[in-house]
Amino acid sequence: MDRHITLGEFIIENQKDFPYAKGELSALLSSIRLAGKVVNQQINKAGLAEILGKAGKENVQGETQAKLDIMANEVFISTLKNRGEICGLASEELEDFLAFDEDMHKDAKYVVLIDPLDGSSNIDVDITVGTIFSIYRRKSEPGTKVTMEDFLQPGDKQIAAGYLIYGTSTILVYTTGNGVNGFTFDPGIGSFFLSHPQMKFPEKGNIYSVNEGNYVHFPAGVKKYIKWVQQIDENDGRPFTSRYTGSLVADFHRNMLLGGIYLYPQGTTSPNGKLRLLYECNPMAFLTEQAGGKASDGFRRILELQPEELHERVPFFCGNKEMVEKAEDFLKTSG
Ligand code: P6P
Repeated sequence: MDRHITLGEFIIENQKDFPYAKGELSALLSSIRLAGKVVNQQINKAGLAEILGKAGKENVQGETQAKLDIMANEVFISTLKNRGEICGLASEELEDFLAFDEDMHKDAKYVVLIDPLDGSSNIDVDITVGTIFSIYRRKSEPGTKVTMEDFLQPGDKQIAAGYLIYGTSTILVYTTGNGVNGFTFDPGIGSFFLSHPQMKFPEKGNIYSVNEGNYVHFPAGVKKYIKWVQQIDENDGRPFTSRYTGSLVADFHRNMLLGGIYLYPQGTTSPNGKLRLLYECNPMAFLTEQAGGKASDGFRRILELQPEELHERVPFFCGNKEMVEKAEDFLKTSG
């Protein structure tokens, strides 16, 4: 059997990938690993621990929060705050960012943005959910209070991004700009082991992931693309297969392994679509490009968009380069 190295060993062996970090990034990724283990354990016993169901509150998105949303948010905040690597954190679940300004954080170089539990509407029906994270170097001077500008950075400034997928197995997938690697959690040992080295989108894909219930609201170009993928053409394997779980992390992970496109287009009821640029689109776009794919808002590269506010939404098309470019062509010609 190949030697499966642990996530910790992998981080140390690849420390050279970020020459300026004196181990902080490694420690930061280790914090995320620890928080992921805790959330994974809570999710796996949610039905028994009476932490399913709604918490009776709404988040800043106006979405009803599940008890596990709140648990996951608290676990990641406390775990990350307890280490001195970050000076601030922004969460999809919180209206404003958190400044960590105790002594231990004053020289911290990084900020973290997180969607602690994405797809949480699926929790109570036992469908896969995930955590998505982004790491940026702060723009403001160390020793000063973290500012909004530290969080409103374009996605191409990310120094690391990744997700945890809590599915049939729990896998941590991340990139620091040197490819994408996946680590599967072995609960018997309590460690993540390298299981998906150098993940890449296959050259061709035949899966499309979109909520077709919104079809009537889509722009003409998206409607034409969806009709196109459903036509018969033996040359390119159409009609393609429709797979949509309601969890971005699950749909993205499957499409990266098997080849596909995920679309959350703009619509008449949601002019900028639903997905959040900072917490979902930027990290997934970084992973996509590192895995040889493409991520756009239908017209512009996601990673070049300049965020104006913490919770702004953008239309999102990501996956196989060829499939995304086909959808973009329909948008360019039909709007
Ligand atoms: P809809 C979850 O809330 C999420 O942000 C993504 O994980 C998922 O792909 C999408 O929204 C589902 O949205 O409108 O199809 O239910």
